Amino acid sequence: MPPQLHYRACNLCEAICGLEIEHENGRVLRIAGDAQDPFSRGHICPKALGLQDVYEDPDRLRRPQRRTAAGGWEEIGWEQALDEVAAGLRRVQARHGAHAVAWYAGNPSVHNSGTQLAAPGFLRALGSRSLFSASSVDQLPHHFAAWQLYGHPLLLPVPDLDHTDFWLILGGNPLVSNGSLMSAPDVAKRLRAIQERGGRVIVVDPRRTETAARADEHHFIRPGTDVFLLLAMAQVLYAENLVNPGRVGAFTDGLAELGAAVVGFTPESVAAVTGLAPAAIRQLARALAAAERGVVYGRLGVSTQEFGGLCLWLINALNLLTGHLDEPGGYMLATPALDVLGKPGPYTRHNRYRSRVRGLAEFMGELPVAALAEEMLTPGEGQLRALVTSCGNPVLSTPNGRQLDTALAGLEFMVSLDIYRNETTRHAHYILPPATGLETAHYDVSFHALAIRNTSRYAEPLFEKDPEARYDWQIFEGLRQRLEAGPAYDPATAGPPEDPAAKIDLGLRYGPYGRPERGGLSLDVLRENPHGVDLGPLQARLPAALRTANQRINLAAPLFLADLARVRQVLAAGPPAAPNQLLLIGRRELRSNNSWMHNLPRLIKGRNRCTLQLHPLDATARGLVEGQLVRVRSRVGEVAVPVEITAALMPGVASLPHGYGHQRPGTRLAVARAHPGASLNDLTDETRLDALTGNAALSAVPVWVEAAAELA
Ligand SMILES: Nc1nc2c(c(=O)[nH]1)N[C@H]1C(S)=C(S)[C@@H](COP(=O)(O)OP(=O)(O)OC[C@H]3O[C@@H](n4cnc5c(=O)[nH]c(N)nc54)[C@H](O)[C@@H]3O)O[C@H]1N2
Ligand SMILES: Nc1nc2c(c(=O)[nH]1)N[C@H]1C(S)=C(S)[C@@H](COP(=O)(O)OP(=O)(O)OC[C@H]3O[C@@H](n4cnc5c(=O)[nH]c(N)nc54)[C@H](O)[C@@H]3O)O[C@H]1N2
Ligand code: SF4
Ligand SMILES: [Mo]
Repeated sequence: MPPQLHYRACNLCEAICGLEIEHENGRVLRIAGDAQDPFSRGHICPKALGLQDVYEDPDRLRRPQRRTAAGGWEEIGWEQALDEVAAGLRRVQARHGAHAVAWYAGNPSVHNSGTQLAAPGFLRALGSRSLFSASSVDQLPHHFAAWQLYGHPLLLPVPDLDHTDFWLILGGNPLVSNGSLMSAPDVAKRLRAIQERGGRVIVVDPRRTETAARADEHHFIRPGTDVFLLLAMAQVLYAENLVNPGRVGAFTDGLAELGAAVVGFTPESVAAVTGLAPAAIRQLARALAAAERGVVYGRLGVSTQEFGGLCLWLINALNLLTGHLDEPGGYMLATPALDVLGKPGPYTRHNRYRSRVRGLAEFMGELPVAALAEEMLTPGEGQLRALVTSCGNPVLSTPNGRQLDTALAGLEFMVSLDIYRNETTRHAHYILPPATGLETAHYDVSFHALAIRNTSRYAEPLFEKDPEARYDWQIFEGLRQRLEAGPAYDPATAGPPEDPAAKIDLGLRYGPYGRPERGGLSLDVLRENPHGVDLGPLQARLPAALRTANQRINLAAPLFLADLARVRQVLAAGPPAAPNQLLLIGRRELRSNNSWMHNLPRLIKGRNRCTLQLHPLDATARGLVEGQLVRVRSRVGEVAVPVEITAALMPGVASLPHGYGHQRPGTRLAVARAHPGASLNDLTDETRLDALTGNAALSAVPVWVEAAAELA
């Protein structure tokens, strides 16, 4: 057959770029951006080629793996693997109770419609409430603020980038991350377009990031102190009579209470703690208020800190106070073709139960992952004895990864749905590797709902999967059926598994764009439009979209106001003064994706990027020179990495990327293991979290840095 073209969305990050893939006889010849995709318009990044590399990676697992008594691995058949895994889970639950089996879902879960739509059925059958995910090392504060303000954790507004003239970014680096909680392929072009129409982009970040370098203005901020800046900006708006919510004011309560709550937080009172001059803070508030079409946006840097919940509350509040919520060019909700909110009625999934050891509240049916290891290591009634992981690598991605590493080694039973034997899954008794990427059908269930333009797109598998392989959803369905039937399970009578494609089709037909016969959407309509269907710019959706009981927004929700007490305490204590201490932050890079694309030679090649960045003043004070090996120490551990001296970092701050540390034994990651690097999460501290939301405080970790004599 001559070469053919296939179109699909890249499912590696939230930008959901359209791809054009040329292939012949089961081989990829070329991966390029799909110029006809109405959303991404031909954009891709270097990681897109990783789709082919993962597909072809000799280390990728293709058959169920069972750990042998001697500590090795053997391949077994699918039916046997599913039978044994279901029996193993039932055995632990019979002995220790349903909640003794924990669950951890990692990031690719939301980039994979098969997992996303089938995992819930498996979890219902499992019946455990010991559920954990990467959300609590990432975006939980965003959900918390959305729930408190708009009535549902998934009502997440995004910046209307294509129509804004003022974009203030805190703790996000979209030029490298390609955008997050904001699906916006080709952010660089969209950012330039803001500037070309006379608008401005301002970045607040402890590092002069790649995004900051392209912005019109950049302000350093001391890590972990954004809450003070945001409170002071609100204070300026009230003090200078700049509060003007516009149309949204008609269904907003709590304006006066919020004003009263921020009274004391003058720019002068927060200058020392944030490192920002009072005049700069006033300018930011005034510029936001003056912008005809403007938006404040905050991402990982503000959600992974001790005041993440308050930060996201205040970011939403600032948009509202300045008339930018639900307005063109401001902070708007997408209208996804597939509704992700679930059944109507008040959202009650908060604090229905607490973690056993530290008493941390449940939110969205999950417990904070910072508590996962202690729940396994602390003996007593309710101790976690088994774990199911899917699409995750929490040993490298959650705070105090070493502690979790130890905890996993002691589990009675562990099973991982994953395509790699990595630092986490090496502890499993069974690894169930799904068909992945190019072999799967795909719909972006989450990211169309977070996109800065309304579009919809479905892709069929490019390659037929190996007949011996199973999709994620088939694995989950196989386990669900076995758990539901118990020992009586009989494959002959079990019935067909639920194909996620049917759920997507149903969702599209009953979604906001209507049935196909009335010009709306269905899976067939999307199949006929392989580049995607353009559904237009973001539309105002408030107050109709609100899920709050009274269909109004309460800016002064009691949980937020109460949490301000913590802020006042820290402010009264002043900036931390521990001698020689630095505050550690993370870093992302274009050719890497969390912990899991380091086994691909095309992406990992080149210089060692796992360096500790330090400001020249901090390097000189420690007598360090460029490239020198340093020991970085925190409360929980230490690592040794080369130092990179750069004025792009704020003095007093250190930065290390996360996702490295592949030297642990027992993995099957030949390329990654040969590449140097240490895990940032061997330094991050599981006791530091946002008390309001349970999200880990990965930013602003106190560390000490000194020359290392030799490799630790
Ligand atoms: N210190 C620090 N820690 C961080 C962060 C930080 O900035 N700083 N970032 C945090 C963030 S934002 C996140 S999202 C987390 C990510 O944390 P995790 O989700 O735990 O880690 P990943 O590295 O994304 O691991 C993804 C796993 O999914 C597997 N996988 C890939 N595709 C598939 C598939 O189709 N099916 C299945 N079953 N498995 C698949 C990969 O092999 C890999 O093992 O890390 C967090 N950790
Ligand atoms: N290439 C690439 N792309 C990715 C990923 C990847 O690993 N590689 N991961 C994906 C995932 S899972 C996610 S969640 C997104 C994340 O997307 P982003 O949030 O855009 O990405 P980060 O680079 O983590 O940006 C966080 C920024 O916060 C800054 N920061 C740290 N602490 C503070 C603080 O206290 N205050 C302020 N104001 N800033 C602070 C950091 O310096 C950094 O610039 O990226 C996604 N895209
Ligand atoms: S930006 Fe994200 S979605 Fe686009 S090609 Fe790169 S990894 Fe894929
Ligand atoms: Mo993430």
